[in-house]
Amino acid sequence: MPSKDIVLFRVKSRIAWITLNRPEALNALSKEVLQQLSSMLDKAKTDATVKAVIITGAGDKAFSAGADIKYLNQATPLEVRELAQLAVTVNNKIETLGKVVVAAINGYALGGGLEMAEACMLRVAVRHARLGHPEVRIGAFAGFGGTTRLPRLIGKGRAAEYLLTGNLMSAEEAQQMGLVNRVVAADKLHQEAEALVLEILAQAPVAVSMTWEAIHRGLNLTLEESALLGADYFGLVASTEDFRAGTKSFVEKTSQVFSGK
Ligand code: DAK
Repeated sequence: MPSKDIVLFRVKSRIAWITLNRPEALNALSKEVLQQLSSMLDKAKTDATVKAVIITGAGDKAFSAGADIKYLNQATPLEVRELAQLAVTVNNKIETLGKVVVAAINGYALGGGLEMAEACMLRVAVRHARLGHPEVRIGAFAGFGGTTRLPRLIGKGRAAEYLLTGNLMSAEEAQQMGLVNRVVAADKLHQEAEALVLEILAQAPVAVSMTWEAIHRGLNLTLEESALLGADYFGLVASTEDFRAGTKSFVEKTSQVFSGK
């Protein structure tokens, strides 16, 4: 397959769909996949017509089965480090894109694949999806951010169990733990992921982006600092036209379409 097809990018209804496209290898994350993904995230960030991103995998079997084990098996430690650094950079880009990013999990989300989904704002999964961090079973490590993000999403105790045993969870179990936001039928995945994104895009854009930033940055601060950051962002949001118009429409009992200003 030509390398240009390893990750697909298409924009529809203000949403950039990024599709990992190595279904024959369960969308495993090679250096090339991560490099292409990185430049597509840059494209999504700079394109003003793109308001949100949905990341998914080609086929119905896997979102991504993680780092490319065939590569890891023959790579030098420095090459493994380089791959991990690239993956960490990609995941940080996802988390700080400044736009809504949702993972549409269409099957296995394992190891580095789950780490990518964990970096997204929200996750929608098909009922047959299986999620987990089996890295320890092959002598590897959840070094693309999994030891950092999973405990923040589901708590230290539960995260430790999954990271230390390598056990997988079903989509329903992931939802019960708050790792997955919605579990849907396989043929409804794109529709449901898009509906969730559009629900968020209907809100005031600056308020949405500041809310995400306050959640993301706030989790790395003390409770008091985090609450004060929230207060600062509230003050900033109050400077927008949408805040004036939104609060006015509440008072006047009218409806409001936000301008993003
Ligand atoms: N990499 C490469 N190829 C993969 C793959 C992967 N992760 N997962 C599957 N494939 C390939 C298989 O080799 C097979 O290819 P062929 O043999 O046909 O050439 C094809 O995809 C179909 O897979 P299976 O035949 O295995 O399909 P099954 O339905 O039987 O099994 C499975 C599905 C998802 C249970 C199984 O494929 C599986 O267990 N896959 C591996 C899952 C896994 O262990 N993921 C974690 C990868 S490690 C770091 C260093 C390392 C890492 C991080 C940081 N630092 C230095 C900081 C590592 C992170 C990881 O993600």
